[in-house]
Amino acid sequence: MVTKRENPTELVPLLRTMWLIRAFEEKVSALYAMREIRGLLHLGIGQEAVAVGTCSLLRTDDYVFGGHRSHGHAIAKGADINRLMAEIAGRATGYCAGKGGSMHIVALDAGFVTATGVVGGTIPLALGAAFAAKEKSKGQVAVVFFGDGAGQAGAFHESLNIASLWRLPVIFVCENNGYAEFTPLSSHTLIERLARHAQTYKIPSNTVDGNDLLEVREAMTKAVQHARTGKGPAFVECLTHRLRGHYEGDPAKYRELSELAEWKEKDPIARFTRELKHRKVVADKDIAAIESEARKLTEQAAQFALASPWPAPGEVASQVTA
Ligand SMILES: Cc1ncc(C[n+]2csc(CCOP(=O)(O)OP(=O)(O)O)c2C)c(N)n1
Repeated sequence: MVTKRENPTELVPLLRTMWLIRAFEEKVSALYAMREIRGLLHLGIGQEAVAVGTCSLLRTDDYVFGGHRSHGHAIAKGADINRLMAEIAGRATGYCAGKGGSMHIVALDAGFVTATGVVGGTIPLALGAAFAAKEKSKGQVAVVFFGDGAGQAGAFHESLNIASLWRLPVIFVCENNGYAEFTPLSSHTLIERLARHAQTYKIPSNTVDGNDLLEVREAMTKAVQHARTGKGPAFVECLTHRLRGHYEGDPAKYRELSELAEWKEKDPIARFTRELKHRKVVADKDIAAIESEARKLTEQAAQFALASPWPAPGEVASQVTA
Protein backbone atom coordinates (compact mmCIF):
# COMPACT_ATOMS: atom_id res chain seq x y z
CA MET A 1 0.00 0.00 0.00
CA VAL A 2 1.48 3.35 -1.03
CA THR A 3 -0.35 6.33 0.39
CA LYS A 4 -0.64 9.55 -1.58
CA ARG A 5 1.21 11.36 1.17
CA GLU A 6 4.44 9.44 0.53
CA ASN A 7 6.94 11.20 -1.70
CA PRO A 8 8.41 8.61 -4.15
CA THR A 9 11.94 10.03 -3.90
CA GLU A 10 11.88 9.39 -0.16
CA LEU A 11 10.92 5.76 -0.66
CA VAL A 12 14.12 4.48 -2.30
CA PRO A 13 16.30 5.11 0.79
CA LEU A 14 13.85 2.96 2.77
CA LEU A 15 14.45 0.05 0.39
CA ARG A 16 18.20 0.66 0.70
CA THR A 17 18.06 0.46 4.49
CA MET A 18 15.95 -2.70 4.43
CA TRP A 19 18.49 -4.28 2.08
CA LEU A 20 21.38 -3.11 4.25
CA ILE A 21 19.82 -4.84 7.27
CA ARG A 22 19.09 -8.03 5.31
CA ALA A 23 22.57 -8.21 3.78
CA PHE A 24 24.17 -7.42 7.14
CA GLU A 25 22.29 -10.18 8.95
CA GLU A 26 22.92 -12.72 6.19
CA LYS A 27 26.62 -11.92 6.47
CA VAL A 28 26.49 -12.26 10.27
CA SER A 29 24.80 -15.64 9.79
CA ALA A 30 27.54 -16.78 7.39
CA LEU A 31 30.28 -15.66 9.80
CA TYR A 32 28.50 -17.49 12.60
CA ALA A 33 28.44 -20.70 10.57
CA MET A 34 32.20 -20.27 10.07
CA ARG A 35 32.60 -19.75 13.85
CA GLU A 36 34.01 -16.27 13.30
CA ILE A 37 31.13 -15.05 15.48
CA ARG A 38 30.32 -16.91 18.70
CA GLY A 39 27.61 -16.89 21.34
CA LEU A 40 23.85 -16.77 20.92
CA LEU A 41 22.68 -15.02 17.78
CA HIS A 42 19.08 -13.91 17.08
CA LEU A 43 18.34 -12.57 13.60
CA GLY A 44 15.40 -10.42 12.58
CA ILE A 45 15.40 -11.48 8.92
CA GLY A 46 11.83 -10.93 7.71
CA GLN A 47 11.09 -8.17 10.25
CA GLU A 48 12.99 -5.33 8.54
CA ALA A 49 9.89 -3.27 7.70
CA VAL A 50 9.19 -2.63 11.38
CA ALA A 51 12.68 -1.29 12.07
CA VAL A 52 12.82 0.85 8.93
CA GLY A 53 9.20 1.99 9.01
CA THR A 54 9.75 3.26 12.54
CA CYS A 55 13.28 4.62 12.60
CA SER A 56 12.94 6.43 9.26
CA LEU A 57 10.62 8.84 11.08
CA LEU A 58 12.95 9.56 13.96
CA ARG A 59 15.54 12.25 14.63
CA THR A 60 19.10 11.35 15.59
CA ASP A 61 18.47 12.76 19.06
CA ASP A 62 15.43 10.53 19.62
CA TYR A 63 16.14 7.59 21.89
CA VAL A 64 15.75 4.01 20.69
CA PHE A 65 15.86 0.85 22.80
CA GLY A 66 15.90 -2.74 21.59
CA GLY A 67 16.24 -6.30 22.76
CA HIS A 68 17.97 -9.54 21.85
CA ARG A 69 16.96 -9.27 18.15
CA SER A 70 18.01 -5.71 17.44
CA HIS A 71 20.74 -5.49 14.79
CA GLY A 72 18.13 -4.13 12.39
CA HIS A 73 16.83 -1.54 14.84
CA ALA A 74 20.35 -0.19 15.36
CA ILE A 75 21.09 -0.05 11.63
CA ALA A 76 17.77 1.62 10.87
CA LYS A 77 18.56 4.25 13.54
CA GLY A 78 21.85 4.98 11.77
CA ALA A 79 24.45 2.88 13.60
CA ASP A 80 27.80 2.50 11.86
CA ILE A 81 27.77 -1.03 10.42
CA ASN A 82 31.56 -1.43 10.75
CA ARG A 83 31.45 -0.84 14.49
CA LEU A 84 28.29 -2.92 14.79
CA MET A 85 29.84 -5.88 12.97
CA ALA A 86 32.99 -5.55 15.08
CA GLU A 87 30.88 -5.57 18.24
CA ILE A 88 29.01 -8.70 17.18
CA ALA A 89 32.37 -10.33 16.36
CA GLY A 90 33.68 -9.36 19.81
CA ARG A 91 36.43 -7.03 18.55
CA ALA A 92 37.96 -4.02 20.30
CA THR A 93 36.75 -1.65 17.55
CA GLY A 94 33.12 -2.53 18.28
CA TYR A 95 30.62 -0.14 19.79
CA CYS A 96 31.16 -1.59 23.27
CA ALA A 97 34.81 -2.51 22.65
CA GLY A 98 33.67 -6.06 21.93
CA LYS A 99 32.29 -6.67 25.41
CA GLY A 100 28.58 -6.43 24.64
CA GLY A 101 28.10 -8.61 21.57
CA SER A 102 24.97 -9.20 19.54
CA MET A 103 22.44 -8.78 22.36
CA HIS A 104 23.92 -5.68 24.01
CA ILE A 105 24.28 -3.14 21.26
CA VAL A 106 24.81 0.49 22.24
CA ALA A 107 25.24 3.08 19.46
CA LEU A 108 24.88 6.41 21.23
CA ASP A 109 26.13 8.40 18.22
CA ALA A 110 22.99 7.25 16.41
CA GLY A 111 20.62 7.56 19.37
CA PHE A 112 20.40 3.80 19.84
CA VAL A 113 20.64 3.79 23.62
CA THR A 114 20.78 0.10 24.43
CA ALA A 115 19.57 -3.41 23.89
CA THR A 116 19.46 -6.32 26.32
CA GLY A 117 19.06 -10.07 26.53
CA VAL A 118 16.60 -9.64 29.38
CA VAL A 119 13.21 -9.99 27.70
CA GLY A 120 11.22 -6.79 28.28
CA GLY A 121 14.18 -5.29 30.14
CA THR A 122 14.46 -2.12 28.08
CA ILE A 123 10.77 -1.18 28.29
CA PRO A 124 11.12 0.61 31.65
CA LEU A 125 14.47 2.07 30.51
CA ALA A 126 12.68 3.76 27.62
CA LEU A 127 10.38 5.39 30.13
CA GLY A 128 13.42 6.93 31.79
CA ALA A 129 14.58 8.38 28.48
CA ALA A 130 11.07 9.63 27.76
CA PHE A 131 10.96 11.26 31.18
CA ALA A 132 14.27 13.02 30.44
CA ALA A 133 12.96 14.09 27.01
CA LYS A 134 9.88 15.59 28.60
CA GLU A 135 12.00 17.50 31.11
CA LYS A 136 14.26 18.84 28.33
CA SER A 137 11.27 20.00 26.20
CA LYS A 138 13.09 19.66 22.86
CA GLY A 139 10.44 17.48 21.27
CA GLN A 140 12.43 14.26 21.55
CA VAL A 141 10.70 10.90 21.79
CA ALA A 142 11.75 7.48 23.05
CA VAL A 143 10.95 4.30 21.14
CA VAL A 144 11.21 0.77 22.45
CA PHE A 145 11.04 -2.39 20.31
CA PHE A 146 10.01 -5.65 21.96
CA GLY A 147 8.37 -8.96 21.05
CA ASP A 148 5.04 -10.54 21.93
CA GLY A 149 6.79 -12.60 24.63
CA ALA A 150 7.81 -9.41 26.43
CA GLY A 151 4.13 -8.48 26.62
CA GLN A 152 3.71 -11.02 29.44
CA ALA A 153 6.43 -9.41 31.58
CA GLY A 154 5.32 -7.48 34.66
CA ALA A 155 7.55 -4.54 33.74
CA PHE A 156 5.65 -4.19 30.45
CA HIS A 157 2.37 -3.55 32.28
CA GLU A 158 3.93 -1.30 34.89
CA SER A 159 5.58 0.73 32.13
CA LEU A 160 2.36 1.16 30.16
CA ASN A 161 0.60 2.35 33.29
CA ILE A 162 3.25 4.93 34.26
CA ALA A 163 3.75 6.14 30.66
CA SER A 164 0.04 6.75 30.41
CA LEU A 165 -0.29 8.37 33.83
CA TRP A 166 2.67 10.71 33.29
CA ARG A 167 1.94 11.30 29.56
CA LEU A 168 5.48 10.35 28.62
CA PRO A 169 6.66 10.74 24.99
CA VAL A 170 7.33 7.04 24.46
CA ILE A 171 6.27 4.81 21.58
CA PHE A 172 5.88 1.12 22.34
CA VAL A 173 6.59 -0.92 19.21
CA CYS A 174 5.55 -4.53 19.62
CA GLU A 175 6.94 -6.88 16.98
CA ASN A 176 4.37 -9.62 17.28
CA ASN A 177 6.06 -12.42 15.35
CA GLY A 178 3.78 -15.10 16.75
CA TYR A 179 6.38 -16.89 18.86
CA ALA A 180 8.30 -16.36 22.08
CA GLU A 181 11.28 -18.64 21.62
CA PHE A 182 9.52 -21.95 20.75
CA THR A 183 6.14 -21.06 22.24
CA PRO A 184 3.33 -19.86 19.98
CA LEU A 185 1.39 -16.81 21.15
CA SER A 186 -1.74 -18.86 21.88
CA SER A 187 0.22 -20.92 24.43
CA HIS A 188 1.44 -17.96 26.45
CA THR A 189 -1.57 -15.63 26.46
CA LEU A 190 -5.26 -15.53 25.66
CA ILE A 191 -4.90 -11.89 24.55
CA GLU A 192 -4.33 -12.34 20.83
CA ARG A 193 -3.61 -8.67 20.12
CA LEU A 194 -1.00 -7.05 22.35
CA ALA A 195 -2.42 -3.64 21.45
CA ARG A 196 -5.42 -4.46 23.64
CA HIS A 197 -3.22 -3.97 26.69
CA ALA A 198 -2.59 -0.40 25.53
CA GLN A 199 -6.34 0.23 25.43
CA THR A 200 -6.56 -0.93 29.05
CA TYR A 201 -4.06 1.76 30.00
CA LYS A 202 -5.77 4.39 27.77
CA ILE A 203 -2.84 4.60 25.34
CA PRO A 204 -3.79 5.15 21.67
CA SER A 205 -2.90 2.01 19.74
CA ASN A 206 -2.90 0.40 16.35
CA THR A 207 -2.32 -3.12 15.02
CA VAL A 208 -0.76 -3.12 11.55
CA ASP A 209 0.67 -5.49 8.97
CA GLY A 210 4.30 -5.37 10.06
CA ASN A 211 5.50 -6.68 6.70
CA ASP A 212 4.02 -3.73 4.87
CA LEU A 213 6.58 -0.96 5.24
CA LEU A 214 4.21 1.83 4.31
CA GLU A 215 1.47 0.63 6.62
CA VAL A 216 4.00 0.59 9.46
CA ARG A 217 5.15 4.09 8.51
CA GLU A 218 1.65 5.44 8.39
CA ALA A 219 0.85 4.19 11.90
CA MET A 220 4.23 5.36 13.19
CA THR A 221 3.79 8.82 11.69
CA LYS A 222 0.71 9.30 13.84
CA ALA A 223 2.34 7.71 16.91
CA VAL A 224 5.50 9.84 16.65
CA GLN A 225 3.53 13.03 16.10
CA HIS A 226 1.33 12.22 19.08
CA ALA A 227 4.35 11.71 21.37
CA ARG A 228 6.35 14.63 19.96
CA THR A 229 3.57 17.11 20.47
CA GLY A 230 3.24 16.32 24.16
CA LYS A 231 0.11 14.16 23.97
CA GLY A 232 1.73 11.20 25.71
CA PRO A 233 2.57 7.62 24.74
CA ALA A 234 1.44 5.58 21.74
CA PHE A 235 1.49 1.86 21.01
CA VAL A 236 1.91 0.16 17.63
CA GLU A 237 1.66 -3.60 17.28
CA CYS A 238 3.25 -4.91 14.09
CA LEU A 239 2.23 -8.39 12.96
CA THR A 240 5.28 -10.01 11.43
CA HIS A 241 7.38 -13.17 11.40
CA ARG A 242 11.01 -14.08 11.73
CA LEU A 243 12.12 -16.13 8.74
CA ARG A 244 14.91 -17.81 10.74
CA GLY A 245 14.81 -19.84 13.92
CA HIS A 246 14.63 -18.19 17.32
CA TYR A 247 18.42 -18.33 17.34
CA GLU A 248 20.88 -19.40 14.66
CA GLY A 249 21.05 -23.19 14.81
CA ASP A 250 17.47 -23.55 16.11
CA PRO A 251 15.95 -26.55 14.25
CA ALA A 252 12.54 -24.79 14.65
CA LYS A 253 10.56 -28.03 14.92
CA TYR A 254 7.70 -26.11 16.57
CA ARG A 255 6.85 -24.38 13.27
CA GLU A 256 5.19 -26.04 10.29
CA LEU A 257 7.12 -25.58 7.05
CA SER A 258 3.87 -24.44 5.43
CA GLU A 259 3.66 -21.55 7.91
CA LEU A 260 7.19 -20.50 7.07
CA ALA A 261 6.43 -20.75 3.34
CA GLU A 262 3.37 -18.51 3.76
CA TRP A 263 5.43 -15.85 5.50
CA LYS A 264 8.18 -16.05 2.89
CA GLU A 265 5.53 -15.05 0.38
CA LYS A 266 5.00 -11.92 2.48
CA ASP A 267 8.70 -11.02 2.65
CA PRO A 268 8.69 -7.25 3.39
CA ILE A 269 11.56 -6.45 1.01
CA ALA A 270 10.00 -8.29 -1.92
CA ARG A 271 6.63 -6.67 -1.20
CA PHE A 272 8.02 -3.15 -1.03
CA THR A 273 10.09 -3.76 -4.16
CA ARG A 274 6.97 -4.90 -6.06
CA GLU A 275 5.17 -1.77 -4.89
CA LEU A 276 7.97 0.53 -6.03
CA LYS A 277 8.18 -1.22 -9.39
CA HIS A 278 4.43 -0.97 -9.81
CA ARG A 279 4.70 2.78 -9.20
CA LYS A 280 7.68 2.99 -11.55
CA VAL A 281 9.86 4.43 -8.79
CA VAL A 282 12.52 1.78 -9.46
CA ALA A 283 13.43 -0.54 -12.34
CA ASP A 284 15.08 -3.99 -12.15
CA LYS A 285 18.55 -2.52 -12.64
CA ASP A 286 18.06 -0.11 -9.69
CA ILE A 287 16.94 -2.96 -7.45
CA ALA A 288 19.96 -5.06 -8.39
CA ALA A 289 22.24 -2.07 -7.70
CA ILE A 290 20.66 -1.48 -4.28
CA GLU A 291 21.13 -5.11 -3.26
CA SER A 292 24.70 -5.26 -4.53
CA GLU A 293 25.64 -2.00 -2.77
CA ALA A 294 24.23 -3.41 0.51
CA ARG A 295 26.25 -6.61 0.07
CA LYS A 296 29.41 -4.63 -0.72
CA LEU A 297 29.02 -2.48 2.41
CA THR A 298 28.44 -5.48 4.65
CA GLU A 299 31.40 -7.31 3.11
CA GLN A 300 33.55 -4.28 3.96
CA ALA A 301 32.12 -4.27 7.50
CA ALA A 302 33.02 -7.94 7.91
CA GLN A 303 36.56 -7.30 6.66
CA PHE A 304 36.89 -4.37 9.06
CA ALA A 305 35.63 -6.48 11.98
CA LEU A 306 37.76 -9.54 11.31
CA ALA A 307 40.90 -7.44 10.81
CA SER A 308 40.31 -5.69 14.14
CA PRO A 309 42.12 -6.72 17.35
CA TRP A 310 40.49 -8.61 20.18
CA PRO A 311 39.97 -6.60 23.38
CA ALA A 312 43.15 -6.69 25.47
CA PRO A 313 42.89 -8.95 28.55
CA GLY A 314 43.78 -5.96 30.76
CA GLU A 315 40.63 -4.16 29.54
CA VAL A 316 38.26 -6.74 30.98
CA ALA A 317 37.03 -4.51 33.82
CA SER A 318 37.09 -1.16 32.00
CA GLN A 319 33.74 0.37 30.89
CA VAL A 320 31.98 -2.08 33.18
CA THR A 321 29.63 -0.72 35.81
CA ALA A 322 28.61 -2.90 38.72
C1 LIG B 1 13.51 -12.16 31.64
C2 LIG B 1 13.80 -13.27 30.64
N1 LIG B 1 13.04 -14.38 30.64
C3 LIG B 1 13.29 -15.37 29.75
C4 LIG B 1 14.32 -15.25 28.86
C5 LIG B 1 14.57 -16.34 27.83
N2 LIG B 1 14.12 -15.88 26.50
C6 LIG B 1 15.00 -15.40 25.60
S1 LIG B 1 14.25 -14.88 24.20
C7 LIG B 1 12.73 -15.31 24.80
C8 LIG B 1 11.49 -15.13 23.98
C9 LIG B 1 11.25 -13.72 23.65
O1 LIG B 1 10.14 -13.65 22.80
P1 LIG B 1 9.66 -12.29 22.22
O2 LIG B 1 9.66 -11.27 23.30
O3 LIG B 1 8.38 -12.53 21.53
O4 LIG B 1 10.80 -11.86 21.19
P2 LIG B 1 11.27 -12.60 19.85
O5 LIG B 1 12.32 -13.59 20.27
O6 LIG B 1 10.09 -13.24 19.23
O7 LIG B 1 11.85 -11.53 19.02
C10 LIG B 1 12.83 -15.83 26.07
C11 LIG B 1 11.67 -16.30 26.87
C12 LIG B 1 15.10 -14.09 28.90
N3 LIG B 1 16.11 -13.89 28.05
N4 LIG B 1 14.81 -13.09 29.78
